[in-house]
Amino acid sequence: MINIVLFGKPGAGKGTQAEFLKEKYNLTHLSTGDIFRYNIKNDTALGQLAKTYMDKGDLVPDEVTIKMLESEVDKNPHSAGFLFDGFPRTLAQAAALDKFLESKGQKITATVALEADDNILVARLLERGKTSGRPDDQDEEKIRNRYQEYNEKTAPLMHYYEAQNKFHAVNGIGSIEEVTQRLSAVIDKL
Ligand code: B4P
Repeated sequence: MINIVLFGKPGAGKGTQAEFLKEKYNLTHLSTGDIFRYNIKNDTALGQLAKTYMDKGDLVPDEVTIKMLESEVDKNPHSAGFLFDGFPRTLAQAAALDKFLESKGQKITATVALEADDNILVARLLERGKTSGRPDDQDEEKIRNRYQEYNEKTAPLMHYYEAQNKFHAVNGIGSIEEVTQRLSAVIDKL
């Protein structure tokens, strides 16, 4: 069983690459961003809460996000492995995930990061914002806030996984196929 964390700045291509990797490696894809957006669309209590943070480009509080992720894992007891996309995003989430997997006799196999320059990513998100309808993609100030959240709260996770010898980085700039090949080269060696 392999459990992979797909890591990267907002717009680095986590969701895009997850679509290919989940098929190739038969993994259950869990995107916390997608789950929040599904709840917003269906106007659930969780969605209403998440929306107040996401629309500003802030992270949703750990307590809510961790509980939601654990419940999604529990919905897939026969999974051959998980692809965590956009989770963990804070040290508290990473520690909770390790503890949760350990309680099931499992662990994170590797964290694979997509690296890219902020300015290229901001342009990608603004481009997506023209058609996605996502409020967090349409305003450069909100997008910059997402990068600030990333730098303050998410970037320290690199050291967390490096200390466990589980951190691998690939260049996230290039065609979608090229990036998939780079990620696959890392995963094939695990
Ligand atoms: P997410 O939904 O996780 O996503 P993202 O950061 O917007 O982007 P991703 O990296 O998946 O990029 P994508 O493939 O779509 O987060 C949104 C929000 O949800 C967060 O800001 C936060 O508020 C909340 N949230 C989620 N998880 C949370 C957590 N764990 N804790 C707290 N809050 C949480 O690609 C982006 C664009 O680039 C697309 O338009 C794509 O077509 C394009 N693209 C991709 N690859 C490309 C390539 N190689 N070349 C050119 N363009 C490319």
